[in-house]
Amino acid sequence: MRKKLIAVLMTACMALSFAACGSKSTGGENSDKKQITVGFSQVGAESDWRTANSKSMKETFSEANGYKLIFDDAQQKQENQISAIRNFIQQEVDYIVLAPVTESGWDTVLKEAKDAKIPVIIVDRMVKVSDDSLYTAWVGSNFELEGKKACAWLDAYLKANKKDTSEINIVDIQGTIGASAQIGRTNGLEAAVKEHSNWNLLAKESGEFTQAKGQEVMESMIKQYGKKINVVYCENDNEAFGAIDALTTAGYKVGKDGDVIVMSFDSTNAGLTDVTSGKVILDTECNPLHGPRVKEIIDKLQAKQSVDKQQYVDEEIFAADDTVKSVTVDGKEYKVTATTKDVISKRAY
Ligand code: GZL
Repeated sequence: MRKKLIAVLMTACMALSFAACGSKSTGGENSDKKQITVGFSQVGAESDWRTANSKSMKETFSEANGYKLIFDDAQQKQENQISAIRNFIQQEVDYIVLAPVTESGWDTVLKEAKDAKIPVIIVDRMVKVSDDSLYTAWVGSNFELEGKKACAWLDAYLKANKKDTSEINIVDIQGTIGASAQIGRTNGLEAAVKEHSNWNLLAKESGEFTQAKGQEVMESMIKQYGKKINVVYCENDNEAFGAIDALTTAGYKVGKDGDVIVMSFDSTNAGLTDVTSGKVILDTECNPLHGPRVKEIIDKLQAKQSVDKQQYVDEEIFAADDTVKSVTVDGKEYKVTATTKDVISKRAY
């Protein structure tokens, strides 16, 4: 009898285990991978750079790639970013990605994310927090280096054109005040002005990284300084587009042999198109394609691997011509690319 009972029980167990195997997911290769939910708080849609950055993030964190992306556009307002982060916490996302509009004011909400055990990845601009364990990793640009590279080019360009002892009057159309990109690019310029006794920084004012505000600020600087202005230092391409419109309307000849030269940052497709015409004499790259870089960080975290706390992106310099072939900043040489339509066609944004 006992033997019979054991045989019946063993048969039942075997039947159950076969049934369990049969119930395993029969989906595709990723079907047994849990979809990863990413909450992304984006600054806004203020510039061509930002559009390219958002596109890169949306293309990377697609459903086909195994992600659910919750994308929030903060319209350049920090309070909207803080609400978005709280919303992501409520939704218990797997990761929070923050592109911070400005550097300060994040401690409280990042502490809430830490308490909820949700890793935070900072992208593009930097946050200044009292405790850097409030974020897991940052990936972005070295904005002060961008400013230094641009000013090293200006120094070399003026020397090549025998204007290195002339009085050079500069105006700075700054980015959003308090954003790392603005802080770094302004610092780069101010350091260079200090090193050149013949360079005068006539004025600096925020163009908020937008074309409309860039034009408005340029118009007021033209009213104040007129043809005294030799160099317009725009802290992004969209401000440069606005400044060029204002200068052209006011009768200035913009470019190498004109009344004024315009420098810019970002190197977007539209910005480089203006470089090929000489309207923008120099465009220092700020690469927006952070989607794959953030994905690499998340993939490592998923695999329980360590990640770099800070990761800087390598960036180029694009000039209207090859007067200056390279610049050296802090002992490192950076090649300058003379920009043509062919150069633009080979770039991803
Ligand atoms: C820089 C980025 C800046 C760009 C602007 O990394 O934060 O914001 O330079 C953008 O075009 O608006």
